[in-house]
Amino acid sequence: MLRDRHDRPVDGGDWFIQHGTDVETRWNADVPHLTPTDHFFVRNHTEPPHVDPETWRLVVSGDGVVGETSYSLDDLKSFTSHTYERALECTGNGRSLFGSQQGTERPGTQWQMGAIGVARWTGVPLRTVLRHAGLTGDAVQVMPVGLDARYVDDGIDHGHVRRPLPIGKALDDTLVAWEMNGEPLPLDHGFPVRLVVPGWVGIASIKWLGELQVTTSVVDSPWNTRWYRMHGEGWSGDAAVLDRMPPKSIVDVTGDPEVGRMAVLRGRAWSGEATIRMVEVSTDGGRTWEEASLTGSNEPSSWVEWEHPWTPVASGEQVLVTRATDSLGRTQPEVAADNDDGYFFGAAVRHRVTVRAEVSTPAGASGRPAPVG
Ligand SMILES: Nc1nc2c(c(=O)[nH]1)N[C@H]1C(S)=C(S)[C@@H](COP(=O)(O)O)O[C@H]1N2
Ligand SMILES: [Mo]
Repeated sequence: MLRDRHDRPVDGGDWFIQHGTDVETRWNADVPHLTPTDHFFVRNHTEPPHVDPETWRLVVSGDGVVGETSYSLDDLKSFTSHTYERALECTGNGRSLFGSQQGTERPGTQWQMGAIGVARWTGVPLRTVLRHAGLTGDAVQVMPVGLDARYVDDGIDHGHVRRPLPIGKALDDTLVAWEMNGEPLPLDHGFPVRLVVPGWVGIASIKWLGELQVTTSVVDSPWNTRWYRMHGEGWSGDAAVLDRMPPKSIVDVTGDPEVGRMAVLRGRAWSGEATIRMVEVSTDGGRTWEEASLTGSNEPSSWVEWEHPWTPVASGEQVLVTRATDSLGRTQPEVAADNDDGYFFGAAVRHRVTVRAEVSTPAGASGRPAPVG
């Protein structure tokens, strides 16, 4: 169940596909460029905490800062704030497609493609807070810690949800955010304050932020060793580390395709820490490709809409495939690299549509609407 920050149930209506306590956004023709806050996917490991914003403090500690400092919400808001549009996407987004498209079902939340949303986030850059707190020259990472209940699984207490963030990304574009689309964060999205780590695996963007442990040595957590890391055959070392999300693309709208009549296909494409350079569309299951037109804004770590005209020549089931190439030169492959937990489903998505046979035009009809008398 989705709740607002006063813990009142929010009616997600047809907008959500429910997966236990997680919900994903259902793709349909009406998903606007910015995902409305009450239609934004939710992924909670445990129970959201009820934090009193008056007494809440962000504690910055560890041997990577000169001393411990606490910040109230007003303290954070007294820094110059920044607002930018960025996607937030779960590492496992598209996991169900390992099964449905590649025949290798993987355990975990069976997300379709809706464990992603784009919002305008307002907050203060993490680097501003770290510098204010007296960051030392030899700090190597920041461990953000959530205030939600400790995660206990199979009788093992893994502690609070937390994941190390390398200092480079922490000092780059990471935001300490308190607003989403111009409103305070809802309870499920991290009220009062969360991190937004643009373009990286969703787990990096720790919600209900309580602490930032800054250290001069590397410290791991189960959220970068047991989970949100590639496991399985062929995965080891740096290749197994998950940070920047791969390029992806989907079809949102196919209209009601009919033989001999032009339909406009629409969709969107996105990539972690990159803009989209090109979207290609195949209407014959991946044999031939044409380049789609990108429409609207194309910011890094957000999405861009695309459209492509299509006049079907055959009726019955057809397979549409889309593939994005990003500004880092990465193109969606035909097959996503397999891994035990079904992370990073970045393969070109196959989308089945049924094309209607040509509807014959009544004799004498001009095809134009009759003039209104
Ligand atoms: N404290 C805390 N932070 C968290 C999580 C969590 O369970 N607890 N879930 C993470 C995961 S896996 C994802 S994908 C995103 C989801 O953010 P959203 O629920 O606001 O969409 O938050 C991340 N931050
Ligand atoms: Mo996630």
